[in-house]
Amino acid sequence: MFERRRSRLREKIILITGANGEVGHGLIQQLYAMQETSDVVVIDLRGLDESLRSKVNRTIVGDILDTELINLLLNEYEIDMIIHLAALLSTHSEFNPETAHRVNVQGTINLLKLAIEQGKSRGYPVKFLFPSSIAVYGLPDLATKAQAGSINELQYLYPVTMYGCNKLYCEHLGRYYAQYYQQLSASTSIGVDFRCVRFPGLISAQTMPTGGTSDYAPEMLHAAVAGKPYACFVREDTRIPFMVMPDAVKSLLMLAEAPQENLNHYIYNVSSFSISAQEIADRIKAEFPDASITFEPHEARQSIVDTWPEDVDDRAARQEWGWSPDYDVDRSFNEYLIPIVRQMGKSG
Ligand code: AKB
Repeated sequence: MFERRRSRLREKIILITGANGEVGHGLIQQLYAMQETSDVVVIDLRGLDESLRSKVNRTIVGDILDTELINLLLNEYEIDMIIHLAALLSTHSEFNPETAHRVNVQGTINLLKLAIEQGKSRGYPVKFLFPSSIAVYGLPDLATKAQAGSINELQYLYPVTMYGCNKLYCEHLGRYYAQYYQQLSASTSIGVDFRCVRFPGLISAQTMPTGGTSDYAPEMLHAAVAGKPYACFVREDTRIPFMVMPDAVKSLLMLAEAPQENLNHYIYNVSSFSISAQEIADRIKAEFPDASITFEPHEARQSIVDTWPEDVDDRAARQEWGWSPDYDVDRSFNEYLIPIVRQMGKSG
């Protein structure tokens, strides 16, 4: 007469959005290497590269703006942590600012709301890892940039790109959802355990970024390996901070692991090395003497990079969760970028 109730235990997962991007690739490989792959569910509009599919539990081809999909995730899984990587980068965003705003901001709100609802059903907050960017900064001119040197999290927050504005606003949204969400309602909200790193330009030996303005560094390198001439779209003296992908992934995972009681901030700069476009070209030419690298600055993209700082001060990350990069500039080129791109050049 009475039907036996089916067990409705939901699977515990880590959810990664925008997983088929550069950071997603590095992160999935690292999580897999750490034997934590079985509980990774990924979403990306383009699906996931074949080579990575066996390293995750499930690949969802979908859009973070699709609220039905978000509801499905809410009902189907117990989400331990959300690593929200999906975003349109700075150059792409300038071509379609309103689309960028929808993806970068509304997409983030959808995921924050998912985290809130999950937190409610579990009784404690979901970890929400958010990669922000040096694009949140906006130094007014080159003299100020040179004089400012390494800047902290609270300085020069006047972004000049839609992407930078979106990232800065989403940092604030994260803080709001963590601390003030529905602050006037009778019941207190569980909130979200929001944790954010501000990345410098990222360089991967294995993948190429799409649509960023710091892309000249990886483009220069990958062109040299492919034996193609490269016209760099910024001036020789353009200097911003960069980081190689293993360190970017390391920083996200370290921040995810940090005990909450050690964290006094929501947003942390992470830094590795600061380098000019000429210095990148010199390092590449030292390894690939036939590489043809010229400098043909694109006025608008140049003026974006000119507003980004020469370096960032990451003392808070170092003090509160023990951040330090594994790769300084020499190690980045000599032990990561050059050997791997050479190897890929041979096999590709
Ligand atoms: C971009 O160039 O848009 C990104 C960034 C600096 O966040 N790489």
